[in-house]
Amino acid sequence: MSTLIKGGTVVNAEQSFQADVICDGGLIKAIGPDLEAPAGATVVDAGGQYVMPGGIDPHTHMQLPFMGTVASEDFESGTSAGLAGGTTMIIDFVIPGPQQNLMEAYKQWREWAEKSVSDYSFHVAITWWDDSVHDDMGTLVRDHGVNSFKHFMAYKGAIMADDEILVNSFARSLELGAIPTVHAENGELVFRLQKELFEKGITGPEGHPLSRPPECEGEAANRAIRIAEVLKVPLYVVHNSCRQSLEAITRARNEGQRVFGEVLAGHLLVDDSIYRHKDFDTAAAHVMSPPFRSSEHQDALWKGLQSGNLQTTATDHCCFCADQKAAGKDDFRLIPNGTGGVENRMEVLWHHGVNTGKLTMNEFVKVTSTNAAQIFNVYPRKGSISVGADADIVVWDPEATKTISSKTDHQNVDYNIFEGMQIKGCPSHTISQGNVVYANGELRVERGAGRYIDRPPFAPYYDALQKQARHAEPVAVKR
Ligand code: DUC
Ligand code: ZN
Ligand code: ZN
Repeated sequence: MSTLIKGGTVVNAEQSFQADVICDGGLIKAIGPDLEAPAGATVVDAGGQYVMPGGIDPHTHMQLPFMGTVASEDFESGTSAGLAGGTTMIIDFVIPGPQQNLMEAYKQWREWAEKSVSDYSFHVAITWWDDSVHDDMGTLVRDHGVNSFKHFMAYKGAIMADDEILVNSFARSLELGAIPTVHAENGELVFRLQKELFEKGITGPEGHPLSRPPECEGEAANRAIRIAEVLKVPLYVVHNSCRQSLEAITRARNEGQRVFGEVLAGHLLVDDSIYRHKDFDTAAAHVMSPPFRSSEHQDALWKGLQSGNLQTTATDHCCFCADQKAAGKDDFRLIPNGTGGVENRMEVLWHHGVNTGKLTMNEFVKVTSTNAAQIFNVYPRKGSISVGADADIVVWDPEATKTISSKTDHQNVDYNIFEGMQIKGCPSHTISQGNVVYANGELRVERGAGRYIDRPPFAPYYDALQKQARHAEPVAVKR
């Protein structure tokens, strides 16, 4: 089954040009002017529209068991919502419980994800350490297409990775040609501040951001970066929400360190006043970690994206409905952390980034797709409109307008953090593996059509880093 996308402007990270695109057998087969439709092809009229690489959301948590409940969005509904918003691949997280065998957790997540309607891949979290974790990391990289390991520096008493785990896992990642990633918040400080606030009688959602100040994030980001520097391993810092962590990344990059930073659409566009909303459900719906911040931080994050010190945009899509959030009615510490956005990431970034002149269209493609594909080593299979690439494409109508609402979106959650936002520019069609899976508001997805995408290790580049790391051997001093 082939598809011809006709009359549009192809927008890649590096250039834009007028061309038709033919997809066949799940791949892009031809790009050029005035292409003939193959017999029986589906034709998509892209006149006046942009033909861009499908979005990659490198940070989602579909059906995550977390804080005593399970995220309401599963792999089928979540990837469907992603496709409706032009996102054709997610990278989700396998998160083993403390002491849970890594391979067992990995197999469990692979099973859950089989119903995905778009392509997906997995980072694997390192939540504890012993020889089996060391060995299983090797198995995951060598045999299962995993090239990134996640470390939660927060969530004390649950999945938090202390310095010992970070050091062991970062060093092992380097050996294997994998990239460590961190959720950077100082979990000890957060734990203490939460307790102090609660004991002072601050029990509502307003306590959430107070217990997780930007300094906690900046400290953790800097610590992870310095550990990575000593061990000579690249590092990816997820969901930077504040000036402090951006500064740590910027400083390291200026010093030549290979550090990457991600920002969430929500952190760019939602501010922390929401936590003081008088309605508990509204405030609690926005409880996620790190929390939304003040406009000073939002401005800094936009500049980070514009300057290239932040390379990717994500959502941390992790949905909990009001009845789940109610677990923390009397204690903000028990509100399940997480918000949605996989469907809206691209359109809010286009509206607030491209329409305002903060980002060019090519930069938009970089930060929504290409950079994630490159950093996580699936480029140019993903993140590129080029012959031979996977035919994961979004046809973008820059004139289309809409008002975002949980009443009309496809996300399986009862609120939307961008509720009421009016935007201009959104997908008219999404093409996944060469098939039109979303057309003008209508989803045409097939349960289980999504594939697990292997991500190979970064072998040749890491060889040089490993040699340098070995140079840190002791030098005998003659006395
Ligand atoms: N933050 C969230 O808000 N939810 C899931 C995990 C995380 O780090
Ligand atoms: Zn996180
Ligand atoms: Zn997350």
